[in-house]
Amino acid sequence: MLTIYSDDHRLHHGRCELIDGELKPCFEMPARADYVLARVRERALGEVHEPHDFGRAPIERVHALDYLEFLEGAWARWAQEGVDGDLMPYIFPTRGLRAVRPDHLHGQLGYYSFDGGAPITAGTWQAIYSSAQVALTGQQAIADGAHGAFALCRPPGHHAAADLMGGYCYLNNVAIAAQACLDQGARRVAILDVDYHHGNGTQSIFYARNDVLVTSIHGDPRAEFPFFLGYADEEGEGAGRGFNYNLPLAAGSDWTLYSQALDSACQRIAAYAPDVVLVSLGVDTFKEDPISQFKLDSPDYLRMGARIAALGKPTLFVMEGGYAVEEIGINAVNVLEGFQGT
Ligand code: 6XA
Ligand code: ZN
Repeated sequence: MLTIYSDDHRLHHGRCELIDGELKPCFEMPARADYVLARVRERALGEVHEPHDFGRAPIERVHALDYLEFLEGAWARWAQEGVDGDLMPYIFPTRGLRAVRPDHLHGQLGYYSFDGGAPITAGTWQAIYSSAQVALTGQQAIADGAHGAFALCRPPGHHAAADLMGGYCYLNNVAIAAQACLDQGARRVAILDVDYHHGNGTQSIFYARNDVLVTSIHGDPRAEFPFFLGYADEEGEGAGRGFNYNLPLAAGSDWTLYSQALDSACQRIAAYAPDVVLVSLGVDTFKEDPISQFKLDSPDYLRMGARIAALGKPTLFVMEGGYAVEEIGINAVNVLEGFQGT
């Protein structure tokens, strides 16, 4: 299976995030992608290609122009203030405030963020732009006839909405790839999000649409980030009613429970008869993930890949979360090998 990878991910390296009342080194770090790439090579999964540059147009099909302009220019504005730390929001237009777009950098930062977990650094724009190109290049491989491809995206994307960043995400790589599939002639695209966290951004982007089925298995938002989306009663709206399928699971869920939810998601996808399946591949469902509460073990990821393969559809895997860095490569590549039946 072809892997798409860009070294540009390294340009994004946030210094810290707020956890348990302390600023700690970011869990979402460059080493994550390094471990995955090393495992791809160790297992001789297939060729590793650099992404093509498809430009901004396919990104603009998903994200608002003002949001993109903000993301691209934010660091330069911050640097002008002579400050050296990561750019992080500290106020948001929540209930009782107005969702206006102020002029000040920090007002705009809060306007375009839903949490404080997506720091902007000097290289963030280049890294997120390249990560989206990685997803688009994977999508191109599928459109050109590959049965499976792996977009080794970093930073991840599934929390990013059309004009909101958060949860380590800025551009929604899987949504950009899904839209590109449609723009190139696919009629139905199914997204299967197996990351431990609900992909609130992906859900919101396609919530009112029936050309993209969004299915997600994740930690129950009553007890888990992102808390404010991802409940089972969110089924889509308008033309999209019935095309969003959430499967929240309790903390402590293991493969026995997980595989039932996966079966259910796969059955829904099969009934939809998509032209292509895009998998938001987070492996923070692993039992030793430092910020998550599921109990999957490394061999379970082979089974996950085999279940996805049983759909019999061209499938693009798009990297999302996973923070047990030494195992992230083993687990992610197990899904891909399980898919291939190798
Ligand atoms: C809170 C946790 C962010 C979760 C990010 C993630 N800062 N999403 O892995 O899939
Ligand atoms: Zn996650």
